Amino acid sequence: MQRTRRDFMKTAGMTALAGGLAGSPLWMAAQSSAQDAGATPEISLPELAYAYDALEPHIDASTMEIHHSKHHQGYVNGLKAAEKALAESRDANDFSMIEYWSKKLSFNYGGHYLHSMFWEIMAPAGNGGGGRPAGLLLQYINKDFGNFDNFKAQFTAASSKVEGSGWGLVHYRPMDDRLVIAQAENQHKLAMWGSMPIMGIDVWEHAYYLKYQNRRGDYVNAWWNVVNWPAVSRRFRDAKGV
Ligand code: MN3
Repeated sequence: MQRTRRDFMKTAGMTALAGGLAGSPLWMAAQSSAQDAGATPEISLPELAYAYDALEPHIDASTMEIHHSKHHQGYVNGLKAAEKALAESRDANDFSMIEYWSKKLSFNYGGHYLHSMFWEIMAPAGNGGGGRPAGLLLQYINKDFGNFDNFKAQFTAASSKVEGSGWGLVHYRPMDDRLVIAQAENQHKLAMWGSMPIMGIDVWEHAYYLKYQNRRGDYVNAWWNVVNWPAVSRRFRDAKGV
């Protein structure tokens, strides 16, 4: 049965909103392809809104190309494989591998979600990237961290000091209407239930090693030049529902 746009908005749309993807390239692509096909949105690698070399010199083109086309594609493939295996488990009523596939689902979904956000909240320095946040987002940063410099210092420290591979993240926490800075290990550990990531930096070595080698702190400091604050603000407003 062909689903209407309205039906789609009620089902997939609300799911995407709950995932904080509304307005993102990933969400737009999913919405568009689902409307065309009249089917459930397919998980797929989102296209970047800029060229692989557009974030130079802060993030080099080779790193961007491998990171997007190989690493992120790997998480997309892994997520699809996990969901297929779980569907087959249900069909066969054989859950002997449930622990393995449940972990794969969480890891690869985390990778897909966080990388989709990562591409979305970056832009070329001086052309959408860099500067400072404004508006409601800045008001919340001031309310919850004192001022932007405190926020930046804590985020830089949290990101630089993730143990092993992981992410520095800013979440919006609806429970008490505030922003919090968090770390995540790998793509999924240290998750905070009910809070919504609105920005984050990938600090896996694959995100910076070609250019920065072991100098993760230099990479984190340079990364502020490519943060797309309007995109972060949009994610914040989507998460907050305003
Ligand atoms: Mn990565």
